[in-house]
Amino acid sequence: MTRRLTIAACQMGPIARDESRQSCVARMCAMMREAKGKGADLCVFPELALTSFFPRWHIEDEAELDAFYEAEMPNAAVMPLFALAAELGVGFNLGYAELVREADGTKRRFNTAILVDKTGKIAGKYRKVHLPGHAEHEPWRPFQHLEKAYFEPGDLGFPVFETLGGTLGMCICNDRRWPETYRVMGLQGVELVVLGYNTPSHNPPVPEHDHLMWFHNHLSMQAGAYQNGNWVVGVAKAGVEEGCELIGQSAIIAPTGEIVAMAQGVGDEVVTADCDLDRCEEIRRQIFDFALHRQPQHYGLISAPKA
Ligand code: ING
Repeated sequence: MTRRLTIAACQMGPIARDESRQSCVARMCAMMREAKGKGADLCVFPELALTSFFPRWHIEDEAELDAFYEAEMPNAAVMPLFALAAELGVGFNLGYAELVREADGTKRRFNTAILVDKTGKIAGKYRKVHLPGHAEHEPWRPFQHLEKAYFEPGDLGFPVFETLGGTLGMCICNDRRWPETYRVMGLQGVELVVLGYNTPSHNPPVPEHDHLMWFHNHLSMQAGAYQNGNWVVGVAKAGVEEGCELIGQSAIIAPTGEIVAMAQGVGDEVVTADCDLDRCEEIRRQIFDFALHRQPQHYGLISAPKA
């Protein structure tokens, strides 16, 4: 019996700065219903899917910044999505900004994603490790990318979770560009990596690469799939959001690196594919048989501390 998962890449169009969480949740619920109609077992939503991509703004007022975070998960605004997941029997992956209050009152901030199973229970949690952008306001930029100011690097590593009948892992946006992300999960036997992204089509420090944004998006995820023999599903927040163009092309990618399904537009769009988790063996049993072919005695530099 094959372990086939029907996966829905649930791409979202722009989220306005003043758009409510309720509106975002309603949009995701509509896509979850559409996905269920297409036989989906799992819906993958974008990074920071409950608010506009706020790292594009320099926000000085702490209360204003805090308003973009979730202090608990689930919470009242998101409950309809959890309830619908349990009602329809569909799991989902959701990205959001996480605010943690330590016992001593300090605040910690993470760019977080969760895996929720078909009963509506949180089966896994991940905090974005690779934070792109800059930590200080840089007025020269047409828009900011202040993830280094608004989040800490994730402190959960790259865990994998036994859920939905397979071994699943998560990462978030910039993580997908780093080979270590996939290999650490690959070494734990991951069969499916799900991720969301908010990727501007213009990268102010390197405008000469703007035309390559779409290529680099797929290149990174296809390489991560092929070199570790796992499925990768990358889902965009797309379209012109508060004046900033975000790339779409959400994709479902097989362990061979082939794109088996892709979004056509830059709005809310549900794209599905039947993903046989046993296809990972086609790669893991051959060219990327880790036990047979890897030579870790030569790889030490990769995990050595930064100079
Ligand atoms: N966004 C971008 C990404 O990694 C970026 C940041 C843009 C990096 C362009 C490099 C080039 O897709 C997030 N949210 O990480």
